Amino acid sequence: MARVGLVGLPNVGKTTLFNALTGLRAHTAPHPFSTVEPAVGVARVPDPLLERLAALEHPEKMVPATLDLLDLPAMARPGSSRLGGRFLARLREMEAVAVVLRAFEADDVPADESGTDPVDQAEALLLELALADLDVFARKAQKAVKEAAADATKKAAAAAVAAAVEVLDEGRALRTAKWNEVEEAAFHDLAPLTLKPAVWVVNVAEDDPQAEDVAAAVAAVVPAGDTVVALSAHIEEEASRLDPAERAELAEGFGLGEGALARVVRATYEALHLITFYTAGAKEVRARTVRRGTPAREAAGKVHTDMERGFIRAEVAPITEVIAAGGWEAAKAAGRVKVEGRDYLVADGDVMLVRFSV
Ligand SMILES: Nc1nc2c(ncn2[C@@H]2O[C@H](COP(=O)(O)OP(=O)(O)O)[C@@H](O)[C@H]2O)c(=O)[nH]1
Ligand SMILES: [Mg+2]
Repeated sequence: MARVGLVGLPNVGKTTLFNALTGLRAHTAPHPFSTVEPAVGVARVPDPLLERLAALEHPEKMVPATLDLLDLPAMARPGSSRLGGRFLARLREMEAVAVVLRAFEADDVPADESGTDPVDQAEALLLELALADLDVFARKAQKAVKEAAADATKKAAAAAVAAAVEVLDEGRALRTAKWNEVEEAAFHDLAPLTLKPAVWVVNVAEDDPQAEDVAAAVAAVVPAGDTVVALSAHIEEEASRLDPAERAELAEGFGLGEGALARVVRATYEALHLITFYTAGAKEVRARTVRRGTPAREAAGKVHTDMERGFIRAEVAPITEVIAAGGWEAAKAAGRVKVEGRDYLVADGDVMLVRFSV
């Protein structure tokens, strides 16, 4: 349900981060444009609460929430002839983008295309994406004027596209401006890149003491509300190959904190207004993803369509309370589980048992 495209200049560590997030082993190389076809992977959402719930319920299996991740070939800088038009088309299909910026220095990894100043790269990429949208919107604007002349109901859409062209023409991302529903509807089919939520990942050196300052400098130039995370993709990739105990040791050794990857995924979740609810049974304990503001009956449909059709009620308790009580049955016995109807809005972290009949 949530697809995230990785973007960035050549040799900044996109594929390395992709591998770290997905546990896959896509090809990385110290030369630009080593990724020529987009790779698709599934990133498991790190979730310590899910693990603790599973430890209490002893299910046959534990299933985390996931994000689909697309590793796109490198983007070129504005003015360069290597703009990957067909890959930008793939990026338009994504719900969010993760932009990787290079801050690490390495003699054996050329930085000719990117440099190692993440602020400079962020500005270049913002411009690149805005120009890509401008291209699409400017073409649409011409058409929209004609359509509006023939059909007055299309006037509002034409005005919306024209307003977007003005913003993009200044090199600004569309998400830096406020748009109403009519305007957003007019943009929908154009799938603007700069309206998508973006998470910025600054790929720092293993032992960079200034990682947080660098992240703050990037945050100052990207649209307000975008999240910036500093991490070492290299270390995260190595760590992803270790078992949990070794991983914790490695993370501690580098003082980078174990949670950098989790922060990237979480930030993406939040940017997309996604929340997690849990189902817990003997077969599986599972994290599930819905949009914030989803009613219980609709959320039940994510588990099984029969549950939505035959929805009777939901039994609900926050996962932290279920864990504190020592498990679902114990939480129930302690009166922690509430009964909710079909219109109850599922909260982030709810454990939900759906009663239904078909
Ligand atoms: N020293 C160092 N090298 C890195 C780091 N991240 C990636 N690399 C190396 O940089 C090269 C390019 O990385 P890759 O992930 O293929 O970059 P991409 O072109 O953005 O996909 C590879 O040789 C990586 O091993 C890092 O944090 N530190
Ligand atoms: Mg790559």
